[in-house]
Amino acid sequence: MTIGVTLTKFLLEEQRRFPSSSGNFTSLFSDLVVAAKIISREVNRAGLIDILGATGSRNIQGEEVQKLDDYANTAIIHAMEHGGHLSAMASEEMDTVIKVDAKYPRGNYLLLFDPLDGSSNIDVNVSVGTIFSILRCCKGPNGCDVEEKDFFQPGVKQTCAGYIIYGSSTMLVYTTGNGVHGFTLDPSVGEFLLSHENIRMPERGRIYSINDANSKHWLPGTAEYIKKIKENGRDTTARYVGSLVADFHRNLLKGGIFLYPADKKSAKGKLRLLYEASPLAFIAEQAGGKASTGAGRIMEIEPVELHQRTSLIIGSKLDVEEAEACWKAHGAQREGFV
Ligand code: AHM
Ligand code: MG
Repeated sequence: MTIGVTLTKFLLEEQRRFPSSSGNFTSLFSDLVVAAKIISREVNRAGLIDILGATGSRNIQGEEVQKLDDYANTAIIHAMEHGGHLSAMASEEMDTVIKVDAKYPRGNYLLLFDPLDGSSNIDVNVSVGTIFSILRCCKGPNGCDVEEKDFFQPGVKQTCAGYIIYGSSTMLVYTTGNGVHGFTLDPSVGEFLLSHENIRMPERGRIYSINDANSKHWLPGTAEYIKKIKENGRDTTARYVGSLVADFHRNLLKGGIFLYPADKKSAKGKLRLLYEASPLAFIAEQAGGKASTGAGRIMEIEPVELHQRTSLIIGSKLDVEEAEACWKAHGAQREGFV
């Protein structure tokens, strides 16, 4: 472990590798880090201040909005809107695109985020996280107003993707297409310090993560894959937190597979393509893993809706390939799923 390299220093060194870089991206990322620290502080104080529980409203997905969801959403918007690097943002918690107010300068980037993933776990002290994805805005800062369709870019076009996990410690993990790096927040100095450089996901994992209560809805490909795992004679174990960030993070470090596949109840899956699947797919691939719908690569899906859902099978390369093979054998794609 390298001790003492701050995220700011690491980002500046990355920036210097590109002499023509304007520094805009580094500055945008620094604003996001401020939001992450604010949310982390609030998550850590959650039992002490009146921020647990629901707000009483529902989001675009029809899900109950938690107070901390709301807080995290506002913290990110406030930290990002005045920096001059974004044209617009889109949040899992908001119906429409968040345009940067005309009183602030606009930049070349678009930010997508899930402010607090795993919110059903907030009130019971289980890890939650923020997921983000940064895209280039093809219209440029002075182009006409950004529209929803400007966000409809496949995962392969992401400039950066990452997440912050608020767990036993707060960690930020990100990629810009040059490996995956992890930083742990040292609360005594208020800085993210490099703790996991160039993370590689084991090719094969011991862990599988799926909500088994959905087994009655599973497609034959999923059912067969889970049966195979249980019978393969390898030293396998099941782990399911119910916070995507936490399940993904554990599998990234230890090796394993996470599945939230399309099924007979949710033909398109549950998780959101642009806020959850695409950013984590970028990280998985950069760490040597894979991300698939079961029938194709997540990173190549051309989005058609801001809040589009997708089937997601993500994790260690060989495990995801095995799951894909089961799906293929049962032709789920031909039956209209994913
Ligand atoms: P959220 O973004 O509203 O929190 O929902 C997404 C969460 C994921 O974190 C998690 O993997 C999944 O939903 C769990 O769903 P389920 O409770 O159906 O197993
Ligand atoms: Mg989420």
